[in-house]
Parts: sequence; structure tokens; C-alpha cells
Amino acid sequence: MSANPDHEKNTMKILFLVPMHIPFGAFTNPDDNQRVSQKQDGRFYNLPPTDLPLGVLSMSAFLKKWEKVEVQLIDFNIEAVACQSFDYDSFFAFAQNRLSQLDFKPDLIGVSCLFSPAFQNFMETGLAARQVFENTVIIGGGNIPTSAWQEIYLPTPEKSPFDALCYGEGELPMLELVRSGNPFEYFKTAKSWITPEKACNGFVPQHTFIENLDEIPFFDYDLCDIDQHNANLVVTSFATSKKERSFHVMTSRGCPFKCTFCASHAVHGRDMRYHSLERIRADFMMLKEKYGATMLIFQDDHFMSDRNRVFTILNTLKELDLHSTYQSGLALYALDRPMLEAFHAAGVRQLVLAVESGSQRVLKHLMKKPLKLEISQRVANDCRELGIYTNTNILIGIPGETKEDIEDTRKNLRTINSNWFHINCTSPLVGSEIHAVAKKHGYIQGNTLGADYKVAAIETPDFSVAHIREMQYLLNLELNFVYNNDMRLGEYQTALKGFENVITIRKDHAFAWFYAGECHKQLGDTEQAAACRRRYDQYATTSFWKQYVSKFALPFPE
Ligand code: B12
Ligand code: SF4
Repeated sequence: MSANPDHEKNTMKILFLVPMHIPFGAFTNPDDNQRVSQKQDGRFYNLPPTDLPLGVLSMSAFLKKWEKVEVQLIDFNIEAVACQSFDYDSFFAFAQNRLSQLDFKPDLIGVSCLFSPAFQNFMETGLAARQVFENTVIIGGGNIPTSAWQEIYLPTPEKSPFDALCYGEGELPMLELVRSGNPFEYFKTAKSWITPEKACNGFVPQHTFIENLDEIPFFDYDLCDIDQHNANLVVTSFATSKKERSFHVMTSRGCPFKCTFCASHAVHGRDMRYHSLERIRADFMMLKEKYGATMLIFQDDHFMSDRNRVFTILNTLKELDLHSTYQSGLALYALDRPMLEAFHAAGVRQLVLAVESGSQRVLKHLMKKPLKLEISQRVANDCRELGIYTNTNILIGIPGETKEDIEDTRKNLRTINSNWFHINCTSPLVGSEIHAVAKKHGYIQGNTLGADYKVAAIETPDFSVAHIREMQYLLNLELNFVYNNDMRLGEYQTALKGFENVITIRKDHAFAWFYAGECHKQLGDTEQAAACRRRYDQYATTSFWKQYVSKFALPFPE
């Protein structure tokens, strides 16, 4: 590949759009247990995650390396969090209004969508862009176009706002497109581009992977306003309370495992590809020195695949005095004591444990993730000894799981000494094996390609949606409150932090007030204990909490 020497060629203007990651209704009508913010219009809105869109930053850097392009980005998650009032009755209206004010005339518009819950917003972003920029080439890419191109095109191919959809990673297909001179001719034969016509004619798209990740230059972080992107990072909800300047990084792509609930391989494939250690070091230095990074958020799917490489990266972080956190769960089998000590030495004080289930049958046969319970127990204990806070991720409600399996999970998870458990509902994410299975058997409730992990959407002969919702909440109450490990082990200060986190999100959480009060009591602060108890008394008799108060025999207020 060589850089284009044709300096006379016009600069191509590219506009990337990132739709809001959460559905419009979830934004305007947040559930009780979600983080919200009040706008000047007096109403409360959900806060969509504002994490950096690495795929766009990668493609932008890559295109700028090889061609004359000018790139802009509108991330509607940022826009939705930042706007003072919100007077729109649809996501389409919001996007259309923003686009019509844009002082940039793009030659190419690329809409990026990674998440099933954002499917509708993806479509409406495309429609809004088409209305505002009638004759511009509009394309889509990311997990959703890759896995749901048939759902996007086949119902009404002629009405789609998208001229083409990219299958898989976009760096090379985008470069070919920019260089093509005639997008529509190029789309006709390109193996990674799907058009409405090709979709209707049995086309089978193929990936175009970059084998050597170092060919992608330092990501184009300049497309983003980092302060705005730091406003509602998913990671801050469970990591340090210290104000960090955080940047997302991804040092590898791919994952060889075949977890049935995962859709990642649809875009990045199953073969591991890596940035070189020299390149990683150079990027980290740049982020620290030029961008003022204090925290790196790792997005690798399988960070632990090469043990020596991990030790080197952790050493680099330590040497550069950069904090780090790992958003996806790290493969537990690789977290032996020396490895955990290396994480600790690099300043890591919190890890996500991808335990996924407490049932061996579910892990092995239904999730295809044969993780042993003893490994999860050992890692949680080691982390506790080292002073690393652990958040354990659990999924319930996978097709084939029985009520007995869920009871097994319920029982076994109490033997894992993690600090906090996140009990999630399995979602039929488009691109995952589960989606295919659930669709085939008619297990998916409603017209969804997969939901947020908080929403149960799968119903099988073994369980109903209502049962999964109920068990999700019950397991949450049991593991995080009633049998809270930190309290049981006398770590009252740590336990208190967990309960206070809950209270910041949900002020009327009777259990959080009750157990926070118990912690204060144990810590000798009788005044705070009494204040928490009063708040508990205030909420314990509401219709929602009454049932759980009596189920767990908590004291009934007089
Ligand atoms: C980081 C991340 C997040 C971040 C988002 C960061 C961001 N702003 O993009 C956060 C933490 C917010 C997040 C949230 C969620 N996530 Co997430 N996340 C990831 C993760 C681990 C990495 C994404 C990434 O940065 N990749 C690196 C870049 C380089 O690749 P990329 O983004 O895919 O972009 C490439 C291609 O997709 C393509 N491309 C992308 N956009 C475009 C646009 C155009 C025009 C073109 C041509 C090409 C193109 O080219 C890019 C470069 O190669 C992926 C797994 C994965 N490895 O992809 C899961 C993943 C995307 N997440 C997933 C899920 C399910 C979720 C949640 C729904 C989970 C939840 N909490 O309930 C939420 C959704 C938001 C919500 N409702 O809260 C699923 C999505 C599957 C699906 N069908 O929905 C994935 C695939 C993980 C999985 N195990 O299946 N996530
Ligand atoms: S869930 Fe994680 S380990 Fe499992 S296949 Fe997906 S990326 Fe790999």
C-alpha cells in the first residue's frame, strides 16, 4: 500500500455519526435504577455512555495516513448528555435538527453502530442524514450493520437511507472506497460492502481485516472533546472515585473463544492480531504527554492471550505511572497469583471478573465457556488479599438454562468472595450464537435484535421473562446486600462504599440504606447509623420494598 502522491486531488470531507447507544424511550423515560440527570427543562433523562468511539478514531487515523481527507464526528451520546433541554419527540428529530445546523458539507457520511439497543437510532440517524444531505453517499458500519444487514435492507430495500453497509472492520474497505473515485461502481464488486441490491440477490459479504495492526497510526483522538467524553464513562460507575483523564485503548483485536452470548467475532474475527509492544509504548507515552492521560481504559476482547506481553504492558504502565482499567472481563484462568501481583504493582485496584454463571452445566454446555468455579473462587480471594476490588459479571436466562441451573448459580455464587455482583439478563444480541438459537425457536420476546443486559428478552419452555427479571433482582439483593461479602468479612468501609454508590443512583433503595446503617454501626458512627435507619424506615413500607423486606425478614418500621 502506498500513500497517494496526487496532491492536487480535492480533499474528501467525511462526517462520522454515532447514534445514541440507548433507545430513545430509555433516554426520555429512565427506569428507577438508572443514572439520570436533570436538564434545564426540569425533566430527568437517562445518561447514555459517552465512551470514546474507537472504531471511528481508528478509521479516521488510517484514512488520514493514506489520503487527503477532512473528518468530523458527531457523537449523539455526547450531544444528548450536553444539551440543556430536550424538546424532541423522536431520535430522528434530534438528529435532523443537529445535522441541519452543521457548518460542514460532507462528501461521505458514515454512521457507526455497535449495539443492538441502538438499532432504531441507527436507522433514524441514516434517515435524518438522508433528509438533510439528500445527495451525499451515506454508509453504515459496526457490529449492527455487520450482523443485521438483512434486517436493515430486506424489509424495504428501496427505502433504506444507506447506500452501502460495511461488513466487519472498516479501515481497508473505507480506504478503497475513498480511493475508488466512483463509490457506486465500487460498491457493486467490493467484497466487504453490502448494498440493497446485493442484499436482495444472495450476496455473501466477506471481511477485510488488517493483519498488521501497526499499519493503523495513533488513533485520531483529536476528533473528540475528551472532557465531554469523560462525562459519563461506563467505567467510572464502578472504578475509582478519583477524577481521572481517561482514554480508551485497544492493543489487540480478535478472540479465539466461542462464548455463545458474544457477538464480537462478527466484526473482529477469532484470530488474535496485536499492536507491537513498541507501538503500544509509543501510544501510551503520547497519550500521557500530549493528551494529559492519567487513566487508560483497555477494550481488548482477550487481553490475556499472551502472558509475557501482558507482563510487559503492565510494566510499561507502571513505568509511565498510568492508571488502567479493563472494561471487558479478563480471562480468569490467566489471572494466577503472579499475574494479579503484576496488575497490582501496575496500580490496578479494580478488576471485572467474567464469571458469567455459577452453574458448571450452563458454563460448559450452554455458554461454551468451561470455566471452573474453583478458579473464580481463587481469583476473587487473591484479589481480595491483594487489595483489588472485584466486580463479578453474571448472566442468567440463556436458552437451555433451567430453573434448577439458576438455583445452582444462586447457591454457588455465594462461595465467590467478590466485592460486588452485576446480575444481568442474557440478551439475544444479533451476531451471537444465542441470537440464532433464540430466533430459530421463537424464544425472543418482541421485535428485538437484542437488548441491554438489564432487559430480559428471552422466554423459553424453561422460564418466562418475568421469572428471569424476578431472579435477577433477587440475586442482586442476596449477593450484594443480604449476604454481602465485605460485610461478612468485616470490611465495613468497603461495603459502605458499595451501598453509597447504589444510593447515589437510587435514593429510595431501602436495602442500601439498611445495610449502610449496619456498616456505620459496626464502624462506631451511631449518628450516621441512625440517619440511615430513618431513611430505611421511610422506604421499607413502600409497595415495592415491602415484599423484599418481609422475604428477607428485615425489621419492619413501627
Ligand atoms: C468498548 C465497548 C463498549 C463501550 C462503547 C464504546 C464506544 N463508544 O464505542 C461501552 C462500555 C459504552 C459499551 C456498552 C455496551 N456494549 Co459494548 N463493546 C465494546 C467493545 C468491547 C469494544 C468496541 C470497540 O471499541 N472496538 C474497537 C474498534 C476498533 O472496533 P469497532 O468499534 O468495532 O469499529 C470497527 C468496525 O466495527 C467498523 N466500523 C465501526 N463503525 C463504523 C462505521 C462505518 C461507516 C464503517 C464503514 C465501519 C465501521 O470499523 C471499525 C474499525 O475497524 C465491543 C467488543 C468488540 N471487540 O468490538 C463490545 C460490544 C460492541 N458491546 C456490546 C454490548 C452488548 C454492549 C451493551 C449493550 C452492554 C450493556 N451494557 O447492556 C452496551 C450498549 C450501550 C448501553 N445500552 O449501555 C456487544 C454488541 C453486540 C450487539 N449485537 O449488540 C459487543 C460486540 C460485545 C459482545 N461481547 O458481543 N460497549
Ligand atoms: S465473551 Fe469475551 S471471551 Fe467470550 S468470545 Fe466474546 S470476547 Fe471472547
